[in-house]
Amino acid sequence: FNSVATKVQRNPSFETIKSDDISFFKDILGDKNVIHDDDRLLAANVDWMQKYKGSSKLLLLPRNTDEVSKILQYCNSRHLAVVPQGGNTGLVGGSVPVYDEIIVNLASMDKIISLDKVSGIITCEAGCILENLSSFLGNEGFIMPLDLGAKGSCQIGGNVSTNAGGLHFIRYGSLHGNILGLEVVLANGTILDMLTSLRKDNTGYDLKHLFIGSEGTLGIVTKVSLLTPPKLLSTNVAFLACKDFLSCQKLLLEAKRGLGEVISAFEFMDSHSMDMVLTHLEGVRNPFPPKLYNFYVLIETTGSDESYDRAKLEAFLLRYMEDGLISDGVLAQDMNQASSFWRIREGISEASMKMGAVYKYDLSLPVEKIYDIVQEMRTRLGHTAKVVGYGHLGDGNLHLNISATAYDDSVLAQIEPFVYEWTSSHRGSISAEHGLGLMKANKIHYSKSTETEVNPHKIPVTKVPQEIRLAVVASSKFLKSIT
Ligand code: FAD
Ligand code: 2HG
Ligand code: ZN
Repeated sequence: FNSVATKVQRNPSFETIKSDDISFFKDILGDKNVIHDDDRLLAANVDWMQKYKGSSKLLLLPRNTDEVSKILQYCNSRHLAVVPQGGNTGLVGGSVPVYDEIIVNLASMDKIISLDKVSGIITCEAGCILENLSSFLGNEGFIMPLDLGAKGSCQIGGNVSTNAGGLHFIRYGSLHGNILGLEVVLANGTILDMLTSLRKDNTGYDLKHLFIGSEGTLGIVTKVSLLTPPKLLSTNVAFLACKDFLSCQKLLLEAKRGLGEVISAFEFMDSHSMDMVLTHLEGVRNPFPPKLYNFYVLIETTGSDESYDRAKLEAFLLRYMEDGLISDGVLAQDMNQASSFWRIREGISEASMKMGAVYKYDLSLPVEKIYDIVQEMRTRLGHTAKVVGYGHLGDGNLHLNISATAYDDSVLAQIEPFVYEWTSSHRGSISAEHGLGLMKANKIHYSKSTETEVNPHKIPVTKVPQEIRLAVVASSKFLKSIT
């Protein structure tokens, strides 16, 4: 196992756990919420990709904010390192310990506190699983503005902490716009109540935004208040084939113009992604003849008028099939077919791991440049690895996945720093939506200039407001100690 942690020094100023510490945690949390048996720790120590592995000896499951506060206050005073963990679906090595940090997982904090059925504002604990929130809201006539392939496991607190983007970003935008309030526990145990449910509030700095996307480096998110859109009744999904990337790009522009008020997803994938899914996942079927097309696009529309919305999408598809931008297309006839199209797109991550190892890059780039890096990488690597490109084209977000049989430093050296330098030279972002984590903690400079660089994992003391800064200095989160 080639753990990345072996390349990072353990900060010797952090203490190791003693039996008195265990007793303290058992006193406040109860025996069954203090986990130190090997089997259960195994899963919590390894990330979703099986790439990053820690060696924590302790997993804590607090049941409320007060317990989170007591844990952090204690760890801070004892100088014990902590890593907050949600559903452990993160893709950058941020959710697992680097060494022996205590894992604090909010899985037991999964209560829905309230839903205002007039405004659609939901308030819940941070350990709620995204899919559970979606089902709850669906029954009440609302939807989550966020949707992603990991919805069955990821927690809303993890989503907030990574500022997750996902499949409906093109329609509902970033969590910075949808989150109305947060409750957060700072590393010294202080509880920050920012849990307002107001659309508008210009009384001073809006501190909650510092925590959205801060990956657990500033504190643990314990409660979330979120604006949810009404559930609209008509959803249509079309799966399309295009001959080249330029056609996908032109189609995006036309879709924004022609379907603007109903579009809710515009995703693309190359034929290499399709082949990978077909090879490795059970029950997935290409709706088109094999090996005929180079690119595929998934367009979803969501609106309130069934016949109008469908007619509009049909007319759009017809027009661009005649015009040649679309080479072939299928419009889902029912929910099952729509899910089968989504399964192809959402299954790529899972399929990309099946060769044994995968290097994942999550880039924001100008749309017209997005596929150039995939082709350059493929030429660079030759037969060493399988390179696939797909992602949220509507948001200018490419997922570049490079699958190989094992993690290997010589393959890595061919990929990095090339991929970061290339992205930087096009003024892109080296992390569009997955965050920095351990993987990119030291790469932030490729996307931020020195004057604006506030690295959550290495916070310079002068650049954050005083209360936050004090907490950061006192923080016990281990990741930040990486230099
Ligand atoms: P974790 O993975 O457990 O943690 C992620 C980070 O947040 C860590 O740094 C952790 O320390 C911190 N953290 C977790 N909970 C808290 C908390 N309560 N307070 C403070 N810090 C916390 N991401 C996207 O943006 N878009 C996608 O479309 C997308 N699709 C995915 C599909 C698959 C199949 C998979 C496996 C992952 C995908 N991801 C995607 C990445 C990942 O799911 C998201 O980043 C997700 O938001 C992480 O949530 P989590 O609860 O699993 O957090
Ligand atoms: C997606 O859009 C996710 O499918 C995961 O963000 C991307 O696995 C990846 O690289
Ligand atoms: Zn994504």
